[in-house]
Amino acid sequence: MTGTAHVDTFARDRQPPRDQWPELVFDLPELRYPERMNCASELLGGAIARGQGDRVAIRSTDGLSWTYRELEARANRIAQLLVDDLGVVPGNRVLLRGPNSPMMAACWFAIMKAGAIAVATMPLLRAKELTDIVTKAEASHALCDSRLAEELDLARPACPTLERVALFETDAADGVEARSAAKPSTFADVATLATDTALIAFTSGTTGKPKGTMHSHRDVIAACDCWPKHTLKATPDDVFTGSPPLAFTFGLGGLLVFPLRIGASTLLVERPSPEALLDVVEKHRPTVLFTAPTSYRAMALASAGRDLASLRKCVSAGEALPAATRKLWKDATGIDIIDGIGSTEMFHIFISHGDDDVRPGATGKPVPGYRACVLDEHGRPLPRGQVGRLAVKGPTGCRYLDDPRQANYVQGGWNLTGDAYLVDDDGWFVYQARTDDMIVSAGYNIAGPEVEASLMQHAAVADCGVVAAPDEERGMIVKAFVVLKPGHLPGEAMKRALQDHVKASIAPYKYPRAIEFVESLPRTETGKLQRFRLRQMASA
Ligand code: 3UK
Repeated sequence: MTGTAHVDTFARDRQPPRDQWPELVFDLPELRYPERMNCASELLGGAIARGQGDRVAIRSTDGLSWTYRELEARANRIAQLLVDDLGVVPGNRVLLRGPNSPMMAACWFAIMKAGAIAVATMPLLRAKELTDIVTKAEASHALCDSRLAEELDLARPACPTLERVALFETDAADGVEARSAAKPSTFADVATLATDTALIAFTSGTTGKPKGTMHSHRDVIAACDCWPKHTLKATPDDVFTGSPPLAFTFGLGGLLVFPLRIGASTLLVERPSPEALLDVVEKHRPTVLFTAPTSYRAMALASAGRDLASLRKCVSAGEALPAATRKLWKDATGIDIIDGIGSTEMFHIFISHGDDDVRPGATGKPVPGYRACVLDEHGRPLPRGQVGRLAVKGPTGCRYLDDPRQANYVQGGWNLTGDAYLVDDDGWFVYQARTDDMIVSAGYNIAGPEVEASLMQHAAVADCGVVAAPDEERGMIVKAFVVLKPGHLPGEAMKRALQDHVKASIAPYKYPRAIEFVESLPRTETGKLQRFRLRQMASA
């Protein structure tokens, strides 16, 4: 057999033109993979072949636990159901929808085994957003947690490509559990090319239509063999947990494929609020935690009297980690957070802290397997200390599904993440802002996150967001939206105290001329501050 295993060549037919591909580099010896590789065979079959079949692979917070062998058997039965009953052929796009749970994970592996393409969606998406994704990916099938079926039902009339929907987390006779129980526990994984598309991850784009990023079976495995292997350095005895949805590649990596690549186990949490995560850590004793900066901050502020001693390694990504949050967490747990920047386009983290090498306020250094630099607007490398566009390349890279925005993200073989960065004298990469979010006030360039980091150091501040607000005299001014900790009163005195604090800690011209006190800040499901909404609030 030669060539792709995909019978349905939809994804292959909608790859970006070759000259708009990122350069892929395979700098490490472990990144040499066979021509044919199915990531489910690698991950589940691999663990079983290494003698780890009877170790726990997946747990849920209500006490369920599956060994690698049990997870594989589940996935095999569901794969058989996909092929026999639902008519899935290799290359079909299967929408996958549910909170993080063992069944969600088993369904993901079933899709991989069948050689189909997983299109996982964030649990909170509504019918309109689901319609956009189903339409763009021309999904033919859906596997959906019964508790999230309503919005998918609402979307269906507008989704003519979506022929078959099967529900899981249900006792119904036509549900995935009942129907797959009758299937054999073995399945011959489709022998995909390593480069065949395995998943399409949609960006949580704040503006415009979401972009579908394609990742191959090789991308998934290469991501496992870079940052987790060289930076995180977890062991088979580690228990991973955290908040990012499996539909977000931060979660798919950190909470599913990274632990399974090394024979460790993952504890999946359906509603991972900061408060719930504290309970989970106390009760289930996980050792490796993945969540976003805002969640670390909320957990640290609520950590008094909590037993968090099981934790060994804590990973933050999604947005910049303020130095003050790093310190709060260190004070609460003794642990230095591993901050790393990743993106949906790159699949996972490519610049990161180590766990023994920490620079508060910086993101980190390039992860083994990746190269990174800072470029000017013409694509020329900038000297250290100068702010420019972050550029990165490695074994994974951006391939949008049929999208002209490919030419924005990939230029000259580099992936341009849209972030403004500088590299300091010691080679640390220091985040400034999203390129589009830089505030220009009275001729100065001001990065909102730097002002936020300063405000977060003030004892009264629980959370904050800083954006540009229109101003007659100066064009734009720096405006801060501030959530106060309980026991602190908003008002003119507090405003002045916060302004004085910023002026004393960073260049005074960056201080927020306007401050508005709010109850909470608008954030995405992945913990990112929605600056466009703050800007709308600031212009209103
Ligand atoms: C920002 C960060 C500063 C940055 C992601 C880890 O966040 C992820 O993917 P998205 O596509 O967003 C990517 C953008 O988010 N960002 C992420 N991490 C950091 N900024 N410091 C950080 N540590 O603007 C980046 O371009 O939602 C993160 C793994 C997988 C992911 N998909």
